[in-house]
Formats: sequence, C-alpha cells, structure tokens
Amino acid sequence: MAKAKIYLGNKNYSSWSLRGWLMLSMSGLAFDDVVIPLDQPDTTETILAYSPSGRVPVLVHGEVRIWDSLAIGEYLAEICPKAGLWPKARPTRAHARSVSAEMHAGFVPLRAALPMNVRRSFPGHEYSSEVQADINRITAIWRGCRKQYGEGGPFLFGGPGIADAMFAPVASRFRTYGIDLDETSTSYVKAIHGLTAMKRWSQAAKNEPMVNDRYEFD
Ligand SMILES: N[C@@H](CCC(=O)N[C@@H](CS)C(=O)NCC(=O)O)C(=O)O
Repeated sequence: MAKAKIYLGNKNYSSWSLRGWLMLSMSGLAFDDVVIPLDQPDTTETILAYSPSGRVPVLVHGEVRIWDSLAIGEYLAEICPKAGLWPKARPTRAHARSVSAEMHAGFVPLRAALPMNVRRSFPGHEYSSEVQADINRITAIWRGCRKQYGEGGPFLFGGPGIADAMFAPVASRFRTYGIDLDETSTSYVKAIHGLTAMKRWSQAAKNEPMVNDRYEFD
C-alpha cells in the first residue's frame, strides 16, 4: 500500500491538524505530511482537492481517505492495534472516547478566544467567564482521568493515545496564554510538551514563515 499522507493546515495555528498528526505519529505508521497554508485566496480550492469537507486534516492511505481528526484516530486504532491508541479495557475505552468526543464537539468559547499559536506567548491575555468555565471543565476532565486511569504513565490513560492528541492543542494554548492551572494539569501540560512528536511539531511551527494577524495579539 502507498505510504500514508496527511494534509494539514499551518503547524503554528491549525489545532485540528495537530490532533490528526499526533495520532498518526503515535500509531507508528510511516507517513509524509503536506502543509496547506490557511487563509490564502486559494486555500479552499487547494484543500477541496483532497478533502470533500474543505477542512484539514485529511489522511490519505491507499484507497482510504479520512477528513476528520477523530475519524483518523478511529481508523489508526483499527489498523495499528498494537499502538494502544485507545485504552484496552472497554469501560476505560468508553471514558476515553467520551472525553475525546467532548473535546471534538465542544469548548467553542475557549477555541474562539484563545486560538492556538504554538510559537508565541501572550500571558495576561483577557478572556471571558465562559472561557474560564471551559478551562475548569477541561482541567476537571484531566484530573479525573489522571486520578482514575493514569497509573501507567503521565498521560490521561497512562500511555499516550487519542485522548491526549485531542487535548494537546489545549495544552499548547494553556502555555501560550499562561493560564493558571492546578498541579495535576500543570504536570499533564508538561507531559504533552515532552512527547517527541510534540517537540517536532513545535519546532516545525517555529520555522514556519507564514504569519496570520488574526491569531497574533500584539
Ligand atoms: N471536525 C474537523 C475540524 C477541522 C477544521 O475545522 N479544520 C480547520 C483548520 S484547524 C480547517 O480546515 N479550516 C479550513 C480553512 O481555514 O480554510 C476535524 O476534527 O478534523
């Protein structure tokens, strides 16, 4: 089968791309990645050549095409069962799927007010009480997972998996905006940034020449 290829938005700004790319890195599958710069006059047309939704990430693997981050995770968990992308025990897996779906579907105030900007730091950036409520819920999820399932390692369910990839862009945002966190969440943010794949992504984001003023606050 042809080598897997994932099409992404800017590594500095595209949080959904980071999720799909991290899952692919965790899967152990060999892959190439292609960045499509977002917010350019031809962006939509270029993405539509690969992704029917006009959104990235999109994973192409032989005949298979998957244009959604969580669906990419499900596909990889099926074809790379040894990677442990979901927890082994069914009840734990159900919990991991629930928190991943909650991230996938929610936290709109946080996502809108604190956009991902991997290479920058904006401490003291103001945000609303709705955003604080999202932060509170996310950190409650993290504390709950770490306490109940985190024994085998520093991630939500011990070893790294899909749920961590889903929350990695939030961990990045918490660093960028200097969000005050409890001890467990601070350690978790550190663990996410300690992943080799996360370090590679951050380096690539730093090296990217594209700047989008919509996500820069100075
Ligand atoms: N539900 C999708 C969301 C993907 C998404 O919204 N991607 C953004 C980039 S982060 C996008 O493709 N935007 C297209 C554009 O800006 O033209 C997923 O989970 O992959």
